[in-house]
Amino acid sequence: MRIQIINPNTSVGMTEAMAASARLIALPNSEIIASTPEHGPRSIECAFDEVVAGAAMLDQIQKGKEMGADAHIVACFGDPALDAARELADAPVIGIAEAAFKLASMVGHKFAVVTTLSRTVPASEHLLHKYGYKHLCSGVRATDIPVLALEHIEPSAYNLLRDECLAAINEDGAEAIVLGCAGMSALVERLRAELPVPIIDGVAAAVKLAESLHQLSLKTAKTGQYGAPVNKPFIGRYEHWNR
Ligand code: 2AL
Repeated sequence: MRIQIINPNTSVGMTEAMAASARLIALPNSEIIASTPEHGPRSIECAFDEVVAGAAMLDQIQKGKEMGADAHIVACFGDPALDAARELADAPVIGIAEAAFKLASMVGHKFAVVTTLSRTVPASEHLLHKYGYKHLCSGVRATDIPVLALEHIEPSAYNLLRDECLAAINEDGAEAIVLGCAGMSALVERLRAELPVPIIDGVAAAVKLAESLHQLSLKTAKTGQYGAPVNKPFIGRYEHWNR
């Protein structure tokens, strides 16, 4: 199968790193296509970034569709424009936060989310509520490590991340840890070796869910909420969506 993994921010280094993580975990006959939007923020750390990045990400969903993707992964922890992507796609579209919460809820009673900036905590809490996992989350903890600092992480920042995971386990009773940024996917093995609970990387979780959905012939339902976008004129920079 062909899995399109979209990094909704415009840091190509981050796209390559997440594609490498995806290829490590994918089945031998799963082809990983990595996509980066042509315009938008270098990292996604607030609602403004999410909306701007989300619109550019939809162009990549369209490209993935034209390349024959059997599944699309939205690889940013805010799951930006996930519902819109499902309207556009016929294949399954998986958000990494949604994928990570699903798997975390199966391996422990309560899981923690350990994320980047403090200001992204409400966004994660909103997603936990939206997807119905709030009661299974021991808390969302921030490290205040900027997304772009994860690419070549300093030892002090790594220690901060590990210590925040430990605090979630020891102080909040977390029985599993969800890594709250796609940029943390390369750190999962290192954290696993140092921490006593399951560590869930949303990128790997999404790849495995994509393979499962494909093997089960499950696609996005087009009869209701995720029906194709309504035909109408679009003007200006969005003219290409005219139908
Ligand atoms: C993210 C992420 O996964 N990619 C990005 O640019 N920002 N998440 C986050 N919590 O900051």
